[in-house]
Amino acid sequence: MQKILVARPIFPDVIERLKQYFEVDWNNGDVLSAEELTRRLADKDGALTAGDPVGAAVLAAAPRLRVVSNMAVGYNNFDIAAFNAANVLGTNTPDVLNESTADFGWALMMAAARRVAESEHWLRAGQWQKWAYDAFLGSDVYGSTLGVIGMGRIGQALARRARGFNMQVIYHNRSRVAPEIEAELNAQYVSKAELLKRADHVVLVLPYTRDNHHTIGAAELAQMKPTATLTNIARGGIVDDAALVDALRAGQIAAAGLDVYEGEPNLNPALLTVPNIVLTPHIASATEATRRAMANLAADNLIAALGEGPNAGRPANPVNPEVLGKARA
Ligand code: 8YV
Repeated sequence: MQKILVARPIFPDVIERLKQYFEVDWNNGDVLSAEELTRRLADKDGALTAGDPVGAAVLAAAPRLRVVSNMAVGYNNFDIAAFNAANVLGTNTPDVLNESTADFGWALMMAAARRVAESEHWLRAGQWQKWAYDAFLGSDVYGSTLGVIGMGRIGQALARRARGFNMQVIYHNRSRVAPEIEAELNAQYVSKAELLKRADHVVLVLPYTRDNHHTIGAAELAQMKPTATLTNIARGGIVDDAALVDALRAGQIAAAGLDVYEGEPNLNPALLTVPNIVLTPHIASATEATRRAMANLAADNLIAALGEGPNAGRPANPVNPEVLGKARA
């Protein structure tokens, strides 16, 4: 039997499925350190990760490892150049999380726009004495302009929901999406600068790469409307969190919603001191049904990529398909 490591706690029934094909080493405890991950991968043929960094050093110390299946659509935790050099396949879990993640983008955006978290904290702190005409005035969502940066599958799901809110949708992306998608979403492609200037609510849904580190920093925040909100459901590092704190304090934008952070789960402590920001712990895909679908898809990818099960040799979601069929280097 081939050996695999499941690097994180996941649904026990998914572990049972994996045990039908593999000898499973399951870390059902704390996040593994780089040293511990390296040590436990040394004799493994495959691994199931969820955001755990896998780079050249880990691969070099795991000469049998042929597949790493990430339980996430984002795979910036994989050093793909190192994967390709070693002929190690990476897989991810796209699509199954699109709608849950888009729902959550709306939840954060609306909470930021209408000051839901901020006012709730104030109420819980016993500060509500009277109704006031000017208490917690927010920004309208209905009829406003939504700016989506990153018009992939989740961005499109997010934009699709804007129709019910009678919003204008503008977007920026590496490349324009197909005309029929633009027509369906009634979305207009604009430059990043124009989007920042025009949008009432900016939502970030782009994958993290070295090129888009700090896509939103001090200069970009300065271009936004003082009434605008910024929501990040993409990855930490796409927003310069320190610059965001400064912009919120200075009133350069109205509010923000963050589900992802630079250096998470250790966030910039200044974020906790700013009232007009909604902070959630990387849960945009966290519904029971979606997390189950992600875990099962990650397992399916691993089973298929290691030549087992009904789709042996044909994993559905390879991120570097160029290494398929090549011997481990
Ligand atoms: C994951 C995510 O739960 O899919 C992604 O890219 O950000 C989340 O849905 C998280 O990354 C853990 O792997």
